[in-house]
Amino acid sequence: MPARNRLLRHPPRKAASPAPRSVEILDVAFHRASLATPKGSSKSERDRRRAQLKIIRSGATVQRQLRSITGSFHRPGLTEFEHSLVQTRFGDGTFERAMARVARAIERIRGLQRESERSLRGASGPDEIGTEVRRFYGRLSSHVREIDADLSRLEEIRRFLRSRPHLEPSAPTVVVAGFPNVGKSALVGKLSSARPRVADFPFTTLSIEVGHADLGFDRWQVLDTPGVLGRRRRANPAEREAVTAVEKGAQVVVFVIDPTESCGYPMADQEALLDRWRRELPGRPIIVVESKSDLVPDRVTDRMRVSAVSDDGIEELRQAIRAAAPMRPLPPESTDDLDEAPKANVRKRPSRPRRGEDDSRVRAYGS
Ligand SMILES: Nc1nc2c(ncn2[C@@H]2O[C@H](COP(=O)(O)OP(=O)(O)OP(=O)(O)O)[C@@H](O)[C@H]2O)c(=O)[nH]1
Ligand SMILES: [Mg+2]
Repeated sequence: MPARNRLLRHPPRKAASPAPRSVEILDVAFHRASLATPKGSSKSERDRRRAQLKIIRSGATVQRQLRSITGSFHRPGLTEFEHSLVQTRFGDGTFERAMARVARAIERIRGLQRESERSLRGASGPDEIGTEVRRFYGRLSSHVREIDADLSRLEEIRRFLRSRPHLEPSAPTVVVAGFPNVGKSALVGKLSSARPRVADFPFTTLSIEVGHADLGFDRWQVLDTPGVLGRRRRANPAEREAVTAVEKGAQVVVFVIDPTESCGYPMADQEALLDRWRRELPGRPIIVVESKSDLVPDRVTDRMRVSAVSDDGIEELRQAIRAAAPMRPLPPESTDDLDEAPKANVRKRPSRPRRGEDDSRVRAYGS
């Protein structure tokens, strides 16, 4: 059959939208419950046992599925930085509210299950037993449907976090930031193992990306960020993510200024953003570099100059990052015994927190 006729006979189907999460959860639960094969010497005994198994299995299956959704956020828990990213993208408290609502639904379903099992014991005859199971199924369904929006939100948050790099809280992090198109990604590519996209238009980078760099004895996380225009109110999600990285993720900030203005933004605007961050982040080391030095033959300011094309200033910048790292406190052990390993010269990394210890992970949500 010619291709055209085949197309006419089988018009393209509309892509079916995925079933709500609550429907999937209930389908699995009711299917499992329907497989119950009770034992018993009489039919009435088997009927009662079947009804009991349906209530227990469907309730337990729903609870298990809901717990696995919330549990995926509890183990090992969000880092403070991940939590900030989620807040920035989804709004303050959205994540906690969704987690708490799902946790409450689990509690309610557990209570409902106990109550229905009790009522079933008092039911006499197949009609009353059937009514009890139907009532349980109805109430179970409405509990799950009520949290549909929360389940979708948690799924969105899970996907969002998967698409972002996981930052190790114990490793030092340098965040490369500045206006769009100034050469941040090209610089991150020079400093670290990351190979971000570099192109001559603003907002090439739309979300944070991480690379690694060995600076001295430390393995640094080098974060590339989307450009920031410094408009506080009208910032787009990419800009907000960059600001969160600067505010919450950086031990050291490398602020990139493009003195050639080939990025499309005047120096005055770039300087204004730098001034603002200096005011808003007192004490945070901010290294200012002027990019694209290969295009500017003469030094105009005494700031550090770098070029991702000629590698000018890259080594100097590495050293400046190392030097700017805030020293972590030394461990309290005595350093009197000089025959031991030379502890005094080694910056101690915090050990990985043990279960139950308060680390930088966020555990304040849900159950
Ligand atoms: N001549 C020269 N061009 C550079 C240099 N660094 C970056 N560029 C160019 O500047 C443009 C922007 O570079 P990117 O690294 O993508 O800039 P960005 O700041 O990451 O841009 P956004 O992700 O859009 O914010 C590209 O055309 C690069 O080739 C440099 O050192 N010298
Ligand atoms: Mg970029």
